[in-house]
Amino acid sequence: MRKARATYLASMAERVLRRNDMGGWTRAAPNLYPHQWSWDTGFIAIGLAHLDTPRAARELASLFERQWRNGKVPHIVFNPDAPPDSYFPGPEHWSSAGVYPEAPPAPPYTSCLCQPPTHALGALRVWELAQERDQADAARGFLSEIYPKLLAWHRYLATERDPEGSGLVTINHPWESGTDNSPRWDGALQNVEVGDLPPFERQDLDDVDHPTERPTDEEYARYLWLVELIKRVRCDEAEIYVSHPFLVKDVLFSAILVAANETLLEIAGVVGAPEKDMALIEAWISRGRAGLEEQWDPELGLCVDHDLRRDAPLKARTVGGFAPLVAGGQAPDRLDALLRTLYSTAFLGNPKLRRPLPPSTSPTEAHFQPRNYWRGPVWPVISWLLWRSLVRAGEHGRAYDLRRVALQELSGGTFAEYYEPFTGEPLGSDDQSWTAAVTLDWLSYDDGAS
Ligand code: 2M8
Repeated sequence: MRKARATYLASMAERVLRRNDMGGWTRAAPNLYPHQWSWDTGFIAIGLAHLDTPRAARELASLFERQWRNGKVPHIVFNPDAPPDSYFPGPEHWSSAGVYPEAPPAPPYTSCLCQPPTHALGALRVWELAQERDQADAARGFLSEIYPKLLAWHRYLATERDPEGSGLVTINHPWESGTDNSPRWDGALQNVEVGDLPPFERQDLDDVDHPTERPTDEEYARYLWLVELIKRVRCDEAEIYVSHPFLVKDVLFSAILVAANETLLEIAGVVGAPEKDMALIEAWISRGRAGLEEQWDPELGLCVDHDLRRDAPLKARTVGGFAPLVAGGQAPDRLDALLRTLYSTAFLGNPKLRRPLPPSTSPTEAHFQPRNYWRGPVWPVISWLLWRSLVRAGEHGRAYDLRRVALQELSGGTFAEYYEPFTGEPLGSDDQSWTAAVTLDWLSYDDGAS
């Protein structure tokens, strides 16, 4: 990409983040997602850090103001000023169950779920860029404030969401994975028998060109039934473990936690955290990597999720399977095996792809659908995660190529939520905040790829 084009693209990405800025927090997208989403926030902070480090710090601080008493960071913080019918299920849907003992006082209301912990990655990027701009003192102050909150969040995931001590995080709902309708969850959703559900009206279908870009009504019924069950037990974690029909060890979530713990260790060093914290975080990292190793599927050359209810692996060729790459620190033979799969015809080497970018689900998978949300399209944030993982694995040439090609796809300037893998057509929402954010981060590397 020519320098002038890169500068223009950066200014367009900046415009998206500014337009979605709600004053201290950023909506995930202008229409489809008018609230603050948890794992989007980690990526958005990374993008904002290139524009304004105090504002990026504020983004994370706003989210953590709604942290639950048990350490959980909620998956959505609802915008009190959003019109009532702008998103479903909205705040009234969650709050109709009454008070959740662990939730902070409302409003603003939050959902009861959580999402992958990208926040430490965002916090560290704020620190790195602040140092380059002589803003280290303010950024150190921010890190000191957010560090105990991040630690409490990771502790919640390592304990409440892993009572087995397996190193793997349990999710209670596909929305917690962030990869909502991925075929990863098809097997486990079969355990979910939808009970008496009041009629509901979806809002999401109004904001995309075609309903086939979104989950089906049948999937939504299951999602809402799971929400209903979580509400009935007031989100009591122990009770959910006993009675909930959807309990899954999510390998990508777990791997992001490992990456976030490595980052937290760096933050702990900056803020002078006690030795015992460091030892604890290191133990979480080792346990996480060992847990992922247990989930390795030699036939797929990928890591697979695990359905706790049926005690069975959930075999599916999806980007989630690259979890050990995201977690890092792999033995050379495991890294080789992951790279073989990544560059095979199941993923980047697939001859039908418009560009060698990771489809969310492999085109060789039976449930692959090229236009449908997490069942096939390319998601720039996932490409960013894999790019970061390649850099950390020392695979600089591969990382460079991935970023260069990803930026080509993004150069259209729509900052789409996801892209059709065979045509590169933008799909889902335009002006998606996290897409603009990773674009800004990629463009900041001045080495010829952009
Ligand atoms: C999508 O999820 C929400 C529910 O959480 C939805 O479809 O309404 C997912 O892509 C999720 O990963 C993302 O955080 C969210 C906002 O971008 O949208």
